[in-house]
Amino acid sequence: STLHSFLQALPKCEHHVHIEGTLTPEMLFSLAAKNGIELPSDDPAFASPSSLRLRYQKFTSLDDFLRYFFIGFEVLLTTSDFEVLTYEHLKNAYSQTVRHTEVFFDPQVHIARGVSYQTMLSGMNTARERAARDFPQMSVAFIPCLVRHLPASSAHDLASEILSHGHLEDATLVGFGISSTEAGRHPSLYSSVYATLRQAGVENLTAHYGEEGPSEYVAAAISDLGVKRIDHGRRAIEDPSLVRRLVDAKVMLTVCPISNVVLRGVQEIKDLPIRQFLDSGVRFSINSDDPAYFGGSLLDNYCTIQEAFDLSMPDWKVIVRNSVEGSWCSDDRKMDLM
Ligand code: ES4
Ligand code: ZN
Repeated sequence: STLHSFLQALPKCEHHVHIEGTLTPEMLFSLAAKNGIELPSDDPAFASPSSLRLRYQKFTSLDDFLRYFFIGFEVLLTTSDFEVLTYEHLKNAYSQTVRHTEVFFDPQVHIARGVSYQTMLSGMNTARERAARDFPQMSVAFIPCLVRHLPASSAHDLASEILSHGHLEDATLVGFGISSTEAGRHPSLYSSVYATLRQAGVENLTAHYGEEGPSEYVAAAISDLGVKRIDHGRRAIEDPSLVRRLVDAKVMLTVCPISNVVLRGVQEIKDLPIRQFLDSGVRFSINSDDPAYFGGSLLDNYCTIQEAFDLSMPDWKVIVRNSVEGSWCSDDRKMDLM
């Protein structure tokens, strides 16, 4: 349709895609074979890439997905593995007219299984340099993400390690986030890690909240962690005073529509508060989260929003402007993107 062509051609900014979430079942199997990694033999889903893909269509919750997501990490061992994974993602993003992308990665989890921070970062940076040559219209940044299923002390250790690696001097690392399991992980558990990051001068802070957890977690992430963005943030709509606060503080939500349906946060796309966010002036961007697991590209996420909400051209202008303004790039780059 014409809207599909319009959305395909629309210059897009993505702020919420996990590099490990771009690992397809086919890549997972071929890297496991190359690296001699045994996949779980007690789970019939790991019989073949196609049976794994079928299992991905039956996630029952965030935690059910995360079990598979972290198994996928185990096949990534070398700098080259991270380079190939990242380059494939950037090529794919470019083919969808992505002009700026900020990519999450979970160093804590890779370090815990013996893969160094340098290994993953040098692979990702090589991919970024190749992409800069091959796709010069697209800017690429990375955001390390802490994880909530490991102890808070482990998050602290990682933050210190990253700061000691010169996070602040590396222009490609543009912020800091936290993700993984949400239930029972109140933001206050991480206030000292975030305070350490802020004191070290890291200004661009975000956190996954309001995906499964209550609006109170979103409010606490702003108060206790000092975040400028919320990843997901869907359930913020349940608290009108929080909605006003998001508008006043210009906090951007990085909404992931297909992810929310596949992980059963909502029954269907129409249940997302997109119209309410637009009407009340809450800034948001549209994102793919873990496209290889949820079966939808970034463009699919844009199209499904259009189909569910029948947005107007002025609506799309607002979405595009907010997603450029909410990007963590230079003001000069934002001017180029507008
Ligand atoms: C994630 Cl959908 C989602 N939620 C929380 N953490 C994550 N990590 C990767 N995808
Ligand atoms: Zn996410």
